[in-house]
Parts: sequence; C-alpha cells; structure tokens
Amino acid sequence: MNKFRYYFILLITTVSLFSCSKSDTPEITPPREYSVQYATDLADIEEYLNNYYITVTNNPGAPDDQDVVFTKIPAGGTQDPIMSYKDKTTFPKLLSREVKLHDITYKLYYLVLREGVGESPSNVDEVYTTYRGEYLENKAVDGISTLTTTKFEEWKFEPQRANLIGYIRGWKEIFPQFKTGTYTSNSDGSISYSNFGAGVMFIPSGLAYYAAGNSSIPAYAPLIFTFKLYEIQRLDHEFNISNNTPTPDGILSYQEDLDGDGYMWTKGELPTGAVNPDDTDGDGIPNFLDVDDDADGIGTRKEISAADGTIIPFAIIPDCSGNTTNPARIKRHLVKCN
Ligand SMILES: [Ca+2]
Ligand SMILES: [Ca+2]
Ligand SMILES: [Ca+2]
Ligand SMILES: [Ca+2]
Repeated sequence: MNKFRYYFILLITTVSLFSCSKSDTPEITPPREYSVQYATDLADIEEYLNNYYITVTNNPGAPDDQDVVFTKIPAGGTQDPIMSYKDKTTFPKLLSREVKLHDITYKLYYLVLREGVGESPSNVDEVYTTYRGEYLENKAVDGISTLTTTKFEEWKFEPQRANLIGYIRGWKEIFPQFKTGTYTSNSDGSISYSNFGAGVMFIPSGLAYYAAGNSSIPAYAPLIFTFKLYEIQRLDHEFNISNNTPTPDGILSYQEDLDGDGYMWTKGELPTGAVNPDDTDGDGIPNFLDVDDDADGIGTRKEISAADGTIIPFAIIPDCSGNTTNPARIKRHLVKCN
C-alpha cells in the first residue's frame, strides 16, 4: 500500500513537472539559484507596483465588471501607484503572502479589487474563472533598462475550469484568499455574475514556471494575472494508481484540511523538513490523498462515522439528494452538494 502511495505522489510530481515544462529547448545550463532570481523578480515586481496605476471598470452584472487596465504613470503624473493600496482597509487593497519554498521566503503580492461574497476554494479545489496573464520583463530599450509586460493568455468572456492542484504555486496560494459571487440565468441562456471575487496576483518566477518557461512565457519570468472567481467545485481526491481508478473516501478534500488554514500541500510543496499539518499518521501523504488517514489498516471510506460515533458504511453514504442507492454517489465529488 505504501508503495502505491509513493508511486502516486511520484506520478503527481512527474505530471506537474511535465505540465510546467513544455519548452522543447534542452536545458544546457544549470538553473539559477532561487534566492538570486527571487531578488531580481521582487525588484521588478515592486518597480511595477510603484510605477503603474490601475483603472477598474465597475459595471455590476456585466461581463466587463471589475476589468482592470494597468497604465504607466507618466512623468509628472499624479495617479496613485498600485503600491499606494498596500494594506488599505478599503478596496482596492494590496496584500502579500509569505511562501516558504526553495529555502527562501517569497513575498507574493496580490491586489484585492473585490473579495467576493460566497465560498473560498481550498488550494486543491476547482475554480471557474476568467483571467488574463502577462509576463514581466526588464530589458534594455534604447540602452535603458525598461520594464515591459507581454500578454500571453486571456479568457475574457468564457470562464475556464481550473483544477488548482495542477496549476502553478501562485494560483494555489492566491485563489483561496478570494470568494465566489452570485449569478442569475438570463432568458437568452446567458449567465450574469455579480459580487464575485476579483483581483490581481504578481507572481515571482519561482512560484510560476521558473527556468522552464511555458509555451510563449520565457524562462525566469514573473507573471501578472488578473482574475475573477465565479464559482468553485469541491473535489475528493483519493486515487488508486494501480488500476487508474478514483477512490474517493467520501470526505471532500477541503474537509481534510486538518489545521483549517485553507491549504493542503504534498511533501515537495513544503519547506525542507517541515511537518505536514494535514497528515494524521505522519506517513508523508496528506489526508486528502491518503486512503487510510489514521493508518489503522481500515480505509477511511469504511470508517466514516456519524455524530454519535457509529460507523457509516460507505455503501450507504447518501448522494447530494439523500439517495443511497444511486451508483453515481461514488462520484459525488464531481457534484456540488448545496
Ligand atoms: Ca477525500
Ligand atoms: Ca492545512
Ligand atoms: Ca497520511
Ligand atoms: Ca483508517
């Protein structure tokens, strides 16, 4: 069993490595030191925050609500730089998260245009989002070091489903800080979203694609994503690698977040030597991926208990409608129960 778990984690690691490195160019130089690259990235990001201002569209219910445009403050301009929103008590609000990884502590800036009014995803849930991605470069223009941004992807009108577990660290860190909104269906079949969370994240390359780059994103590029969080999908992740079968234990992953901080990490995502706070038996597999959280030899799905401690056999755990006979209940992790 432990072997399976090991291969499962290995698979996840391998899949995420491949998904993060689509470049065909062979890597011939060793990757840069994380600490050195981070210092450069942070300087560029802070220069951007100090020299650009935002214009936000406030148009409730319309697709362009909370669209944001960045403009460089012209010489002598009096616009408020993005940095001026740092730690404000009102929105927009520029905040940052500390991320301990690669033996350094990253400062991950994010701008909250609006927090949202619904639920927050955990870092392993699926989000339903529109977004725009740009990369930041500091390059010589006419011999002068100049900060530039280049758009590499945009989903403006068609929300995308993104299972955060397969996305860059920056997304996993920031989406859980936002909430969903509300929506109404229109007579023409379209949906109007309101009050959703909307923001911008400024991601050092070490929390994005780093040396590998990705598609048109160059190596070592800090990324800026504007995004809107419309909806989330809770997931139940346990998986049996031996027969390629999902083996959800009936406890949604966000409910396996033992310390309740909204985040669950695998071993490679934690600082070296850190104890995983979401791993009951300390075997290196966090509960949301562990088929037997307490290592008593009985799978969690066979020992889910009622409030009075009575064990409820998995076979009679109801689906979202309270139905205990529908075989689809085993896939209830694909359905949101309200
Ligand atoms: Ca689970
Ligand atoms: Ca946690
Ligand atoms: Ca475990
Ligand atoms: Ca158990």
